[in-house]
Amino acid sequence: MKVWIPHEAGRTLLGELPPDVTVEVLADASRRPSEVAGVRFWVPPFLAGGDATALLRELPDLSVVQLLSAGADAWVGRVPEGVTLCDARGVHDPSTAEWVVTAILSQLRAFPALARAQARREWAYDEVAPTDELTGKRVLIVGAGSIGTAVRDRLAPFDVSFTLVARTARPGQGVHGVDELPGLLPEADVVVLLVPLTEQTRGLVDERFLAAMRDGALLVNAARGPVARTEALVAELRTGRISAALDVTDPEPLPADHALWTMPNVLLTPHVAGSVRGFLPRAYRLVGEQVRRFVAGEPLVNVVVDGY
Ligand code: OXD
Repeated sequence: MKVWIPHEAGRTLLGELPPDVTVEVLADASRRPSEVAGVRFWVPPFLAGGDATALLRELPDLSVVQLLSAGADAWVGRVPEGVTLCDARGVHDPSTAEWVVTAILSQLRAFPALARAQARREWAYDEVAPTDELTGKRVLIVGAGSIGTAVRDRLAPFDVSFTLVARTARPGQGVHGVDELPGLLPEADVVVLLVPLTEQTRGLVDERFLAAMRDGALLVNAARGPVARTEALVAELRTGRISAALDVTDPEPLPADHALWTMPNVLLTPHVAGSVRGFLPRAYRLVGEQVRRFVAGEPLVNVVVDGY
């Protein structure tokens, strides 16, 4: 059987595969490495969606699509019947959690303003000091999956308190339900979005959500841009009442003339939370394990859509 992967480096990172598996590299859908027949297992490029999903219909023998992303939103509903869709849950936990911690500390300690002052060669002490601090803050993590838990574990030594929110409450584990957000938001100094993009979470951060946040609170989005309504976010940020750290936006990439670029209370990064050097080794370790499971007829992990 054939396995298509998007990186040449992946070949050596997959580990040993059964002898009847042929690995080929498809980095660009317009340059097929061989005939489409026989491709049973496809790993699309990281964060591909949209046009890349068109290839799904051209692979007659496809059984598994293994994503390299934690989010599967661009693929759910597009995978043909009989094809299993798996995400890369776990692969991005350390990197995304690090980005969240970095973004929170950067905003609270005014690093973006200080970096701007450095570029102007200005000793901006009076402009920023005293800054805010993370110690003692109440952090609300919306999305209690593996990345949410990784964020909590990394923030714990900073002497903060946590509230975790999931789709449904898990009282035994101290996890609140999303329906409790109106009561939880006014209590949080930092609100971290880590939910998958689904029909339930699209537009979750709307005017009411933002209005419920306390004065001076920080909103951190490491989920997906459309989880927040951009117009409502821009309007609330314009008041200066809250600030934001955004790795994702809607639209993405953000057009050069978009209001979010120049807001002094916004830290923007171009969807890089998961893009670190450890990504490929972690990702292909998962892919290799999945291929071995598939060939052995064992159940796959991280199944989002079960094709069986
Ligand atoms: C992901 C991401 O979904 O990095 O993995 O956005």
